[in-house]
Amino acid sequence: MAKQRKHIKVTYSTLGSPDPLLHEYFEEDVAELKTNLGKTYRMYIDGEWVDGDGVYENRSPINTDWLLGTFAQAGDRHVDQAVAAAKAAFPGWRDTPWAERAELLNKVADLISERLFEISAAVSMEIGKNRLEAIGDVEEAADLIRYGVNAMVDNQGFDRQLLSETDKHFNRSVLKPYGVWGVIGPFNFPAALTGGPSGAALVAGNTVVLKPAAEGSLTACMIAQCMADAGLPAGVFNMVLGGDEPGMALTANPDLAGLTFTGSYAVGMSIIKNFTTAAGYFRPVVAEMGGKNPAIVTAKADLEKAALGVMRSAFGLTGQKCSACSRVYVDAAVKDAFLDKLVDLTADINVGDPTEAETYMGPIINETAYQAYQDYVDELGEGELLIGGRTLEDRAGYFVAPTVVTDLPDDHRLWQHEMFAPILTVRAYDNPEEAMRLTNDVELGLTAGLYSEDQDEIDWFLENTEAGVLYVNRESGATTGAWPGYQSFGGWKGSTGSNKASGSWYYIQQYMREQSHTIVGN
Ligand code: UN1
Repeated sequence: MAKQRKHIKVTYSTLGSPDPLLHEYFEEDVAELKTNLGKTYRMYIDGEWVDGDGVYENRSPINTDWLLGTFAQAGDRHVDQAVAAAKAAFPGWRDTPWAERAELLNKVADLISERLFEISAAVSMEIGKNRLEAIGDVEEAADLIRYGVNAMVDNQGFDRQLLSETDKHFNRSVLKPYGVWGVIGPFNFPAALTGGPSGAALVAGNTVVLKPAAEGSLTACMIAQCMADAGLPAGVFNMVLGGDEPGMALTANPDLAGLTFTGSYAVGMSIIKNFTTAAGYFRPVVAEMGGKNPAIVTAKADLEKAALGVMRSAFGLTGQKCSACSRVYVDAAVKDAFLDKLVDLTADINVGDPTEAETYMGPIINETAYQAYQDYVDELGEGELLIGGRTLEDRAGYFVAPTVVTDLPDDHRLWQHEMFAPILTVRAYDNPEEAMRLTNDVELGLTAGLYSEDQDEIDWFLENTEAGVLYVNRESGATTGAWPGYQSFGGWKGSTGSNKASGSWYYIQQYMREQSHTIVGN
């Protein structure tokens, strides 16, 4: 039953000083989820909730004694069933007027907003995301869907008249959906990056099979429930659950017409290489891959702002955003002053249970990431460790300390490798050319930040940086925190498969193919 609550509109910027009721609602829903732990969750195929081949368990990274749920494990046959259901549902959905599709997807978005706190409690407990970021993730899912809907409405379904040779000719260009669209989601934005791309694919007229990250299964089930409750016809949206295997089965299915993948560079590149050509003709992949995002701090920076923005970006979500800041290049003249401030702010970070209001940094996602953090710290011994570099052994979950390292050799592999951990490497530079060369000397190019109060330096940064999302003097996050409609979010180079950003003008068109109609009358 819907709870009687005041509607609170959330974006990353309103989260800076949130309505006090937001805390009350979130706490109520965390308490409720804690009394409902360990339930069984099923997959959603052809309008039914179905069992799989066995089950898997999800435990909270905050406290591994908390069994969040037991989930149906998809075998290959379930993936095939989901694709077959989506294929059968496609003609009906494609032929549903776009305005009706838009209305249904708006309903999905509204249900997500209505269940904001319930879903964000799940995000926080299963991913370890702090309270405000968990709420942001869920509302971002709703806003990404709304953004796609509005794009269809603003463009009147992308049906446009072209020039006519004579008054007997009627010529037009129309964008049409592809067919069955796969969506493979990451663990770190289990709401936004499952709901957002699914919503875009659906409103464009495709049918969808979603395979969320196993770690984000509970959140994905709640998003799927919103799709079901909004009244999408059976087979239009389907969700299969499990780890890499169902994901691989999905990408190998010949009936898939297109795919959205969000995840690592290595997996993304292999999907791009295989999926796009396996059918014998080009199939589209919307891929959002990793980041190795730099911030440049010049001698003309406001160092308070720079330290705060870098700290928030490097350690928000425990460094596990593809948008996280993981490298800083600071003018040698202000290096010590900047690092003093940064280390002080890092020392003040509250690491703990992310459902608590005062916590900034929750745990890292799982045992593998916990181990990887320790391995990275060992490797970083070649530099100087300024703070962090240790696991917090006394906790019941996977807690690690935010870490800042300086003076790492330039050829160290961790200047290039995306760690997905709360580890920041900082290097001094002597001249702007050196800073820009280092900034661009990676195969990834998602986000980047600059701190400088000088307009010429700002212009230089905007002109020369090879990344898709640039921020200047942002206190709330040097390289993180894009919101649909406010920032386009998409990478360059190895961070993308398409160079078209989400939450912006050119995104939804990727889910459609163009057809030209020339009709000659009498
Ligand atoms: C990601 O980490 O995969 O700009 C995406 C941001 C978020 C998106 C991050 N809106 O930080």
